[in-house]
Amino acid sequence: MPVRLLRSATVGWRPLAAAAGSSVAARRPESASSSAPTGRSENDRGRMVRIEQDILGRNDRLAQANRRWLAEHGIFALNLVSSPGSGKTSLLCRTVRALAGEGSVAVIVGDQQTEFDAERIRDSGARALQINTGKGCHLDAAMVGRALPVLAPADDSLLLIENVGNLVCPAAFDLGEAHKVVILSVTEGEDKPLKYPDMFAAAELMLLNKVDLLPHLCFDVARAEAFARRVNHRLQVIRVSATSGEGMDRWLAWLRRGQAQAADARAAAAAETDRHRRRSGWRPT
Ligand SMILES: Nc1nc2c(ncn2[C@@H]2O[C@H](COP(=O)(O)OP(=O)(O)OP(=O)(O)O)[C@@H](O)[C@H]2O)c(=O)[nH]1
Ligand SMILES: [Mg+2]
Repeated sequence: MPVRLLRSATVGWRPLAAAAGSSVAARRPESASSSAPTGRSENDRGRMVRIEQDILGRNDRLAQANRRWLAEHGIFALNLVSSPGSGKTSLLCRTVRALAGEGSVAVIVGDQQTEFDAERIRDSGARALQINTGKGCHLDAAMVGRALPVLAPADDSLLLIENVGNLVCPAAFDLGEAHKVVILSVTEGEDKPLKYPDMFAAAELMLLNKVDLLPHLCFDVARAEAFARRVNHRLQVIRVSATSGEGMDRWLAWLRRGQAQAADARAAAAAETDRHRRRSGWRPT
């Protein structure tokens, strides 16, 4: 039964509009940015590059704090990234239903507007927190760090984060997850890994979704997978369909392995802390 405690807990986050503007400007080609009368001075450009580095550096520090917290609680966290409409929420709903009775699953969902996806996930039986990013095109570590105590995922549980549908910006922002999982659907074309390589390079696993539609499309699965592995030769691939359920067993097995590893690591760290305390004669006060 869905837990509805958090139904109204849409979190209003400050969008990174100013930051995004700085980043775009900092990446302009020389010819567009250096010439008078509209060009920027070397100082301005240096300052913008520094702002971009500061934003990413701050995000990385917060992501490490999230990662430490998640590790301390044995939580296996995944950051699901893809273009809009590739089937992230559909896959999450099917995953939540398939894992019912196997322990807790919590979901953080990022969209610019609406709480539609969180409602779909709650209807599937998991606790879900929607983050609306406004003008922002991705989640960042600060948003996730503020969502964690509100959502309060259980120890040794699974945390699935659906990022804003966008195949570019989320690649640069670590959230503290164990892995990024990139979803490519067969209706998008085989060329996406080469056109948007950062996302595929950053991912551990690619879910090739909507394979139920293959009989109706000109989509070369082997070519798409080869393109993805050209960008990231270690990338694992699972072909799935959120509609028919094909491939879900392999995806669920992958999730269970990751979750067991996170729980084992927490138990090992707790045992090590205990040993250390006993050796040092530590007593609770
Ligand atoms: N045939 C088919 N349709 C699918 C599959 N997965 C998702 N869809 C459909 O694709 C559309 C988009 O699915 P969503 O799950 O909303 O996609 P999303 O990636 O969460 O979209 P955003 O949150 O907007 O980025 C819906 O109409 C789904 O029914 C699939 O495996 N097969
Ligand atoms: Mg969605």
